[in-house]
Amino acid sequence: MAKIGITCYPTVGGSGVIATELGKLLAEKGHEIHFVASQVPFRLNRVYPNIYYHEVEVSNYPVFQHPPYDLALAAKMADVINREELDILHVHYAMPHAICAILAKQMCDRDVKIITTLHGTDITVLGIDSSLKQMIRFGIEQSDRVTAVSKSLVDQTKDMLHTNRSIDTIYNFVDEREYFRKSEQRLKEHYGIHNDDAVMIHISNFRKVKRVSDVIRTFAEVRNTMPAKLLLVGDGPEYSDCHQLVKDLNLQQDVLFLGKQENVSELLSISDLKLLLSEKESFGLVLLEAMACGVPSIGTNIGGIPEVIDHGETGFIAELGNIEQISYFAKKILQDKELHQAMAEQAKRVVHDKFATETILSQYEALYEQVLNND
Ligand code: GMT
Repeated sequence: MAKIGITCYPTVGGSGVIATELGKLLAEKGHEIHFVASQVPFRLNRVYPNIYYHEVEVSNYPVFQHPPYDLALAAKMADVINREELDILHVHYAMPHAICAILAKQMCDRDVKIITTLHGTDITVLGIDSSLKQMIRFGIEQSDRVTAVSKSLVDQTKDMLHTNRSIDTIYNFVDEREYFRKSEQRLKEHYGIHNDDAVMIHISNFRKVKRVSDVIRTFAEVRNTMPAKLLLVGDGPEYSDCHQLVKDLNLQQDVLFLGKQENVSELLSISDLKLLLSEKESFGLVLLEAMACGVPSIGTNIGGIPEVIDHGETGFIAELGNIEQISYFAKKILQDKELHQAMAEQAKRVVHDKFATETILSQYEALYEQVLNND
């Protein structure tokens, strides 16, 4: 069994979810897990034997114009590596976590192995800034092993950073013990959803890249032909513009803004179709969550989305911004009960066969073993 440090962004977001769930699963297997982060990761919501949390505290002396968080993180990592005798430090996100981990390794006297997992926005957004590009490349090249959450992200990283560093694809996973279809008739009633309403759902952080307005426009087209409701889950910078668009399109009666929600499996359980129409998406963890709850999806032909949705099998892949095509696919799924049922079943099967926790966990464990054996 290994002693593994994990660093991630602890707030809501797919990368934080994956890092925390991975830590919990590794701990269940008997590994000793040490989270090093600025606050308790939000999914670490009870006491777990074998899991420890080390908080990064940033000193704020008057001479510091900006509190040096990255240095505080590196110092904390070095402290935890030495004191807890870590074998591995697994960081999620290159910036700044991989760079801090490398600095920490240089500061301490253990041959701790650094594993960096790329989640997407760090490469696709930060990689555009040339000063940060050099730093991300440094973090990747100095890590002992690097993984990315889709093949598309591997290719994009190599293209953008001009690196030949070998990067393994390890897909994201979803815990089928938590994500499965539940009977939520009561919830439907609570939201005023009738049994003959088609229910569409979108879950995101409402950043511009998520193109929530395309979701709303697609919904407007669908609702012209059948009774339907749209659940919008999450919050972020585009939230008020989305409200305005719903008003402009006169959809207030049928669009439910639910804000941030913890138990999305309950909302997915009352949904018939999931939309993720982003212009940047390395994977799309919310798609997996939907699939596990038997919800077919429509996604854009962007990043890792086509690696998650099998076109024609578990949903459809559409062109970015092509509302006509997206609505056509949406109506096709929602009007054809047999097709819907077949896609829902296939979605659950794919989760079970390709993205199950056990499968992905064993890939990470194999990687840890290789790196510890210097393979
Ligand atoms: O999508 C976001 O804005 C959040 C971001 C994150 O840091 O959690 O998500 C990224 O990592 C997720 C987990 O691996 C992926 O499922 C998302 O596709 C990825 N987001 C982007 O690439 C835009």
